[in-house]
Amino acid sequence: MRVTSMVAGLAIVLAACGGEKKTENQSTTATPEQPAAAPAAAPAAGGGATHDVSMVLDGSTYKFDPAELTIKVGDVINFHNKSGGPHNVSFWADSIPKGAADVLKGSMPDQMAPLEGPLLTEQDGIYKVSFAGAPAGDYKFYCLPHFALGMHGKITVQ
Ligand SMILES: [Cu+2]
Repeated sequence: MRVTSMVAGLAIVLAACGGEKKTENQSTTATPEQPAAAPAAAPAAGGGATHDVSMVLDGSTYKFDPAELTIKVGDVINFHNKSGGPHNVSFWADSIPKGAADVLKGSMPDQMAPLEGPLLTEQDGIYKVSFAGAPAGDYKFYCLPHFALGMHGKITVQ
């Protein structure tokens, strides 16, 4: 009599433990899956490719990395503030193709002045520039705070 009731009690405890473990496992596997899936999906609205350009302080050198890249019309460039900021992206009005200024005016968010992107002060901040409808040719650009230190680059749109 005593033995059977003890066994029964043990079985209930084991069942309760098993049940609790299951729900714990479910919640711990569900939580990391959700944020992992979110940043992966970031395709350009126009269907173009997305390129990354880092803005870095490498030793004592401020630079865009890569400093030169070739893209296609409709592509997007994400400028990343990796280190040494604040940085920005400014295009030279006289060193971009004809008609490009009008396109960039619409595709550069929060311009401080025409063709002059905002200062990225936030570590790992991203400034996104779309080249949808951009005329083919060379686009020369620089970082306003580090222009004198040689921080500039060139995008070739094909
Ligand atoms: Cu800079």
